[in-house]
Amino acid sequence: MRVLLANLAVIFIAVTGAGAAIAGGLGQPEPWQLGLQQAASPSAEGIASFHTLLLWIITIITLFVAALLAYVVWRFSEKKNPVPSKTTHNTMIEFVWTVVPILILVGIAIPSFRLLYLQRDIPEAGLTIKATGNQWYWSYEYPEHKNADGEAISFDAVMKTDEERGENDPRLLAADTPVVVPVNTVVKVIVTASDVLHAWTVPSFGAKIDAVPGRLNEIWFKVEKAGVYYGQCSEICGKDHSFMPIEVRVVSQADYNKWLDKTKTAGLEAANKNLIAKMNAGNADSKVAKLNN
Ligand SMILES: [Cu+2]
Repeated sequence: MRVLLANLAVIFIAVTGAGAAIAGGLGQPEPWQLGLQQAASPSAEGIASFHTLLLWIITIITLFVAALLAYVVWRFSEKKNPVPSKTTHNTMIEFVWTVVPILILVGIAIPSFRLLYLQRDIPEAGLTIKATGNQWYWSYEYPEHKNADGEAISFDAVMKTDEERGENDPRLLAADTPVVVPVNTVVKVIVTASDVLHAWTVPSFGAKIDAVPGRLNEIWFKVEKAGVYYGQCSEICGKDHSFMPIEVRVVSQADYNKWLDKTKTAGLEAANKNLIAKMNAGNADSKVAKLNN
């Protein structure tokens, strides 16, 4: 009973925590966060509302079963019920406890499959990026965009150490080279790995997909709010698994075009420096939100 009460308390806190008050930040976690990170894409919004729906269903079922249990303990105690009944079957109640759970599961399956199709059915992409997981960093390629040498823009993204971090860089999440994408554009990410399994994950995008050596997986997102979004490798891949973050800078189409031009004329490093300085100064169309750490 005590365990049950403790579980109920946890569920209650989780349900209330799903509200905005204790939800995580946009694009990164927050201290004392209980809910999911804020959703910034249709897929993440779908995940958040499905999660809330399931939490309500679980809570109602748990409360109902706990109440039944409490009633049975009270009503059929030895003192109250000295002569036990010899009933073994009750067709009506057996019908109900079979059909009602089936209906609940079907009710869960419908939004679940709708969400799966939303994620798996990739719309026509405005930008395609290839992400490759390596022990222990990500490398990226923009196959549609060439640099000054006529090669596709490509780079490695390595975690920034504490010494390298700037004041806007969250610990263990900031990368030395960000992925830059335009806002309100369908971005398709082709994900693979060069050595072992990794997983490319950005919680606020609702994006998580395995990076498998020798195989191309794909995922899409369309971010509705400009800003900086962080994620991490989510498939244990060796000793530095925790240290291969994902940093995505979502900027206006104009800022993105400028960044793209600058990668061709001045190189990627200069283009990033320019973009990040602009975002940190807050005069890009997509300024950096105030960070907690
Ligand atoms: Cu990993």
